[in-house]
Amino acid sequence: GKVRAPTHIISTISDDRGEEPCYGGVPMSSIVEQGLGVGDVISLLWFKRSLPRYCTRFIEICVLLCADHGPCVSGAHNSIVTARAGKDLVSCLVSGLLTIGPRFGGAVDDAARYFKDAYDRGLTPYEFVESMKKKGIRVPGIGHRIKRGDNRDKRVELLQLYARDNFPSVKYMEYAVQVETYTLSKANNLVLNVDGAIGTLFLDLLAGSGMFTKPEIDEIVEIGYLNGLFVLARSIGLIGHTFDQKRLKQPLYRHPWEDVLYTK
Ligand code: Q5B
Repeated sequence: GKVRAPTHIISTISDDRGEEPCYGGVPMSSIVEQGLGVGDVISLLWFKRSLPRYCTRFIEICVLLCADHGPCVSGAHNSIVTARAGKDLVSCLVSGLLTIGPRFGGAVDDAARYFKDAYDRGLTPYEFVESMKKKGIRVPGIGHRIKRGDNRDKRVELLQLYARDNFPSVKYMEYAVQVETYTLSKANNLVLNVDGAIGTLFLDLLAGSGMFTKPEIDEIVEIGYLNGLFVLARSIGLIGHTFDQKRLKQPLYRHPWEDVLYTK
């Protein structure tokens, strides 16, 4: 019989061989005709399934709300400095993206991991936070440089409002709110931040939508899909900051001496 030569690549998310490309088996014409959006495309290419509208809308809200947070955050700052050094768009974008990590924007996956583990094990907020402290690990998704108990992050409020109105269950989010109540009793900067809100709400989406089996949820959390939402969203802002600097013809950036403590 025919023997298939072994392939060097396996791909399961898209196919460009036919008359038109397909995302997760859905032809592009169907995506356009049905009026689907970026949330649907993310569902097909990342999660390999069509998710209900309330889920794809949630994904889109995450992208809208994380697209930018001003010029002073780590990522935008790097992109701005790189643009002012005369570099090309891709260099400016990646120099900003490379700052995304456990402190800045890249705490979504770890927030999902640690909050899921704590909730599923039935830890009280006190037990969870104090056990993290004993291990010397900051609670991912908690804390912000400028947001405070009396100056909450509007993005977190908007995400929570949407989920309360649309999700069948928000048990992980409610747990995160209880954790925040405890951390705020320790220090005023220890708010639930946007990474923590997205991480815990995505757990609710995965667990409550009925679209994922338990092993699939565990795999998504273990692999770490969710920082991808911040990376994707913030790319929009980083590209914007790059164009802004180039449009403004800003000169090479040099940090002022007065702002450096030269010491031995
Ligand atoms: N402490 C975010 O710290 C930040 C604690 C904590 C226990 C915590 C910090 C942190 C976890 C990572 C995380 C996402 C580095 C943040 C984002 C996107 C953004 C950004 C933007 C955007 C801020 C003061 C005292 C110390 C610490 C204690 C702090 N966090 N304890 N668990 N999680 N969070 N990142 O202000 O006793 O004095 O030693 O690592 O979730 O990135 O807008 O800027 O859209 O762009 O530098 O929103 O919270 O505070 O380091 O001076 O700490 O609080 O141990 O205690 P800060 P520090 P002590 S959202």
